[in-house]
Amino acid sequence: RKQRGFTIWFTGLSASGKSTIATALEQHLLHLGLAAYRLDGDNVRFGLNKDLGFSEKDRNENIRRIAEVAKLFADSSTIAITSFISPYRADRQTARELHAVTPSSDEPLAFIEVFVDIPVEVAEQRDPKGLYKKARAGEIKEFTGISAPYEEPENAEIRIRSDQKSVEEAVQEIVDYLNSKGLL
Ligand code: GGZ
Repeated sequence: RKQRGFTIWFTGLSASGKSTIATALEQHLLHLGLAAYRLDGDNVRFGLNKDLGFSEKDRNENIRRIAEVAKLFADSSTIAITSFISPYRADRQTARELHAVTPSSDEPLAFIEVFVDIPVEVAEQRDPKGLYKKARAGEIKEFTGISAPYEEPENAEIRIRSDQKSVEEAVQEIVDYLNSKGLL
């Protein structure tokens, strides 16, 4: 059977650990011999989406484009792994619905939402890049969790409390889920 692609959509606050888990998951899948490709701020916000900032409108457009690109990867039999805050529920829902219709098949592409859940206080304490501090000082406007909203997922396929689990445990939980759905 030809491998079908799908999308693993991470969502969570800055410093929640989503990129760390996404990177480890990508490595795990590559070691299994599967085609996986990670989309994150480093390869999207500095290229395809370099015209976008962090207003609500720009984030809507950021997520819309990322969802379209993830879908193309998935449609080409790759496992697309996206790692963006994606703070708006409606945008994540649109991304999900996009995967339901593909030109190349009648079957929808699977879309797995992974909520990397962490109390904002913990994220702010971690603050690896000093961004929360800048947000508190008003040097960064509309910072998610401080001065811009994060709408928590209500029905994510997977929820990970990243402050209570190791990266390896988080990856294993996702892999177990994918196996249980016959996706790997
Ligand atoms: C949130 C911001 C902001 C504002 C810059 N709000 O920890 P990081 O640095 O590496 O992750 C954050 C990243 C968020 O970009 P996304 O494309 O994931 O956001 S969204 O899905 O909402 O479009 C942070 C940095 O960019 N950053 N300004 N105001 N995060």
